[in-house]
Amino acid sequence: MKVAVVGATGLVGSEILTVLAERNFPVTELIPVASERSKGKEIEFKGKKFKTVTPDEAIAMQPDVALFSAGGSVSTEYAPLFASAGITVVDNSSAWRMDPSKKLIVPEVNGDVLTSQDKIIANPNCSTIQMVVVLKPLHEKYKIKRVVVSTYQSVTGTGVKAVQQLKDERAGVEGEKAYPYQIDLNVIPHIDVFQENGYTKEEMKMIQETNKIMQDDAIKVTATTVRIPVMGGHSESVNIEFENDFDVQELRQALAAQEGVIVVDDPSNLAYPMPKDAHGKDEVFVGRIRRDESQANTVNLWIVADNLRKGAATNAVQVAELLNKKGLI
Ligand code: A2P
Ligand code: 11C
Repeated sequence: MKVAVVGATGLVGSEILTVLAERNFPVTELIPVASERSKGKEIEFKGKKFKTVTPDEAIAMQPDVALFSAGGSVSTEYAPLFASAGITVVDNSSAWRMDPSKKLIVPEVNGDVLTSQDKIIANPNCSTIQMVVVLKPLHEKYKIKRVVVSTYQSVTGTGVKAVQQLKDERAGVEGEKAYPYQIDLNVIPHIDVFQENGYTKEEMKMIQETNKIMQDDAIKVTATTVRIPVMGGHSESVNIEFENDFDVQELRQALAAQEGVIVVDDPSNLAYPMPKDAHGKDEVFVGRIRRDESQANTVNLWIVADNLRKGAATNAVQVAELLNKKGLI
């Protein structure tokens, strides 16, 4: 299969290349795509070198599928051009996620809704993906009424500039700033831009995307999203209220049986998920599973995943794998 990776020189794009190779996606020809600025730059994939091309050149090369991670404006402009040339697009930006005519897919959660009509498929926001993989089996079993989530998000979610800001601050050198404040030795309760309702765009993404992926607008979600000086993954403290009561051990088993989830929950041995351990892994880790004793039918848990993996690259590659399996590309 001819595969284009749009944004191949970026943080998520290079993770997509790693994941494609690791999972042995049947790539016969790789087309790395970047901006005009890096045209001709060599990208290594499975021991071979490929030269980056521009999006227009990539369309002319007729890939079977294009995985986009070059930002919203590139996706807005180019995804329709790729699609009208018959190339299926899996788009990691937020450009198409809430478009009613586009599917927003996490394969283990709602992969079954994909059809041959879907030419631009949206990949959700990283903090949403890791949460819905955990919510899915619990909604099926106990019916979720309300979710209250607070996030602890890695600087890798912002991109290379933010990783550099953290490193510079640690080294005590002056450099470019990705955040309005120091991030080292600090916590910033602000991710993406503020909206009129006082929430940030990241918080509204978590709310709206969850309802769309779970195909249930009755699930109430509220979120506070926070940046912390960490690399390796996003963490989330999640409080979930169900319609029905549950048994904690049974709930833990339902999570352990969910594809893509690993339960790490043994407080007596100090076992719980941490971003340091999730780094480079494709799974979503869940622990600190305990009844909320302040309210009926409610559980507290802690979810961690590598935001560049399951939160972005891995999910996009899994969507491509599903399209391939269904014979849609
Ligand atoms: P380039 O390296 O040429 O700038 P990140 O989000 O980590 O900053 O990465 C963004 C990715 O999107 C990079 O690979 C970048 O390529 C790519 N990109 C940015 N603008 C364009 C564009 N106009 N056309 C194609 N790729 C683009
Ligand atoms: C962050 N969640 O950690 C963001 C990054 O909508 O795909 C991903 C933004 C998105 O900053």
